[in-house]
Amino acid sequence: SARINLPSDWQHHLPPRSAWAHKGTHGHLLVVGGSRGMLGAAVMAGEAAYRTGAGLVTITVPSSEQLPLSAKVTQQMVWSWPGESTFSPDSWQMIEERRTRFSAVAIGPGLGRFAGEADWLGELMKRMEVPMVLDADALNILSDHPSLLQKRPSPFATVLTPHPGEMARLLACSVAHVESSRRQAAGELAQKTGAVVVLKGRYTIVAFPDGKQILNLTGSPALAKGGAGDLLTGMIGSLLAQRIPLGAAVPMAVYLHGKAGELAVSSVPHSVMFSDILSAIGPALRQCCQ
Ligand code: NPW
Ligand code: AMP
Ligand code: MG
Repeated sequence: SARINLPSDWQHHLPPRSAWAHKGTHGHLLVVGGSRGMLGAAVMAGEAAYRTGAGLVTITVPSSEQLPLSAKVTQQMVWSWPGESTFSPDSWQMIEERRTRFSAVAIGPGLGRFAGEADWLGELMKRMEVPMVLDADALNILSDHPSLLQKRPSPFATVLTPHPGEMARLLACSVAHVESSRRQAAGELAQKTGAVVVLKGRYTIVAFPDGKQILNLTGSPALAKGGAGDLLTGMIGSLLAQRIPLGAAVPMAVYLHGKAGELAVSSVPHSVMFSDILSAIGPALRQCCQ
């Protein structure tokens, strides 16, 4: 049976902010996403990553989106990747120059689909020798090219965060089937891919390749709104960038995301915006980890 996600299982892993800390001691997350029309998804992931403690966050977007993104973000750095509207697939060499700067990568929020996407994603998965979380369109690319997962260098963690629609694509089944056998679906994907699988929903399941499963009970219908998943991707990426062990980082991020969704509801769930959830990440951390 699945264990219930409890703060006591991971709360001691949050590294204290030492008085001598500097931005370099708390990890550097790279967010890859934000094609034309979906810049906001990458921004939300990056902001959630800072709120969850990352020392540095860089977003990379297609070069055509660099200016609009730069006007939008303040604390996040912007790295322009060749491409008009979407990422140029023959330019993955870009990563060679900078890949050692990052301690984790989050790929997918607002990524979009484009010609040559599979080779491009495969090169990133192979070359980024740090933990990686894949979400949204990165998962849709994997659905069409499952063998890409074999490109990951084995010691480095891979986390997949599908909602039921993405999970149905990954397993080539219906959403109804996923929803009627959530634990089985999450376990199957984790076992098949060797990745940690986060099957999102009212009770999110975290499934590990060794069969271990954790059932999360925090959350709120306030999270049933565009952007909620992008925030979670940034939070998982942030804890991984801070070098928190995989087995603690993933359930911790899922729990805190749900708790922030609960705390963000000041009047009715209907009116909660991503910024309210962002502001509640700090209080959720204080409640759970101190
Ligand atoms: P239905 O409609 O119920 O049959 P997609 P997406 C299903 C970016 N965003 N339970 C559902 O199926 C993302 O990052 C950008 C059951 C629905 O049709 C992605 O890159 C934003 N079914 C991109 O948009 C803010 C569920 O899946 C389908 C389910 C596309 O992502 C928004 C939708 O999934 C967004 O995050 C559930 N709990 N959840 C921005 N501001 O830039 C989903 N489904 O087609 O994968 O599209 O998730 O909207
Ligand atoms: P996405 O569909 O990628 O935007 O992800 C939505 C996020 O919000 C996931 O983390 C879901 O678990 C969470 N979420 C959405 N609706 C609910 C709900 N009714 N109760 C709890 N969590 C929810
Ligand atoms: Mg999503």
